Amino acid sequence: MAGSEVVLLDFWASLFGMRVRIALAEKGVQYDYKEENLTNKSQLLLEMNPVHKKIPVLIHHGKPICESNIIVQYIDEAWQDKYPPLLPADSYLKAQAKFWADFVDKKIYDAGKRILSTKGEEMEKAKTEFIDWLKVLEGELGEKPYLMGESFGYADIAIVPFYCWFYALETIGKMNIEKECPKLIAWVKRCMERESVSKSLPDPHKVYEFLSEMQKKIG
Ligand SMILES: N[C@@H](CCC(=O)N[C@@H](CS)C(=O)NCC(=O)O)C(=O)O
Ligand SMILES: *[C@@H]1O[C@H](CO)[C@@H](O)[C@H](O)[C@H]1NC(C)=O
Ligand SMILES: *[C@@H]1O[C@H](CO)[C@@H](O)[C@H](O)[C@H]1NC(C)=O
Repeated sequence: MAGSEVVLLDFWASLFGMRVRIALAEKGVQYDYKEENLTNKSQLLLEMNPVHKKIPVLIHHGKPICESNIIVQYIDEAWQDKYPPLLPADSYLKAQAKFWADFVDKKIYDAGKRILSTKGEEMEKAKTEFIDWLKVLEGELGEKPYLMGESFGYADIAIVPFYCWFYALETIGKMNIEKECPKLIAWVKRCMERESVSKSLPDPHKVYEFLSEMQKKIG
């Protein structure tokens, strides 16, 4: 590890890891990618994130930064001289961007997880909630190209990784997200035109296989 200035401990299917991959790609930062086996975590991961023992962890000059949204903000500040800025300069817009990033973790991730881990009535409830929260996001987007306006940034980075789980959620939950939220999907497609995004997100079919395996394990 000595000598690599930037190291990312990650797991390919992680929505949180994808945020960090997108931010590093936006800034054009070179790094060492280290894939973790989450059922047999490396010593390095346990040392670098002793509190949560979770990926992603960014290691910059040997020092760890944990929690994906915190890492993305760190990247924006540490590579401030590199274009583009990820967080808005305006304090109010910056707070809004953080609000929406936090919202997806609290509401959308939670409802999505419940679609995958429940059945019957509980699953139906999770599906309704999931779509309702996506519609809230779609309302926030409005007619803007990106969540905070004209430029792609922190809030988009926090949310767009969910897209690679949509196929799995649609297949397992028997739902059609594009039909419910066409403007949100148009935004996803706009984001996917950026190489930073398209190269950081895995194949949705591979994610589906992974998630349905996981679903079987949970029972
Ligand atoms: N809030 C964290 C969530 C990270 C997280 O949940 N990571 C998962 C993989 S997607 C993990 O490392 N799980 C391993 C474990 O819980 O043992 C973030 O935003 O970085
Ligand atoms: C876990 O991974 C380490 C390498 O990081 C390996 O040496 C060890 O055999 C693995 N343990 C199991 C139970 O597979
Ligand atoms: C991860 O580690 C577990 C336990 O050591 C092992 O059974 C599994 O095959 C490993 N997975 C991968 C993808 O290497």
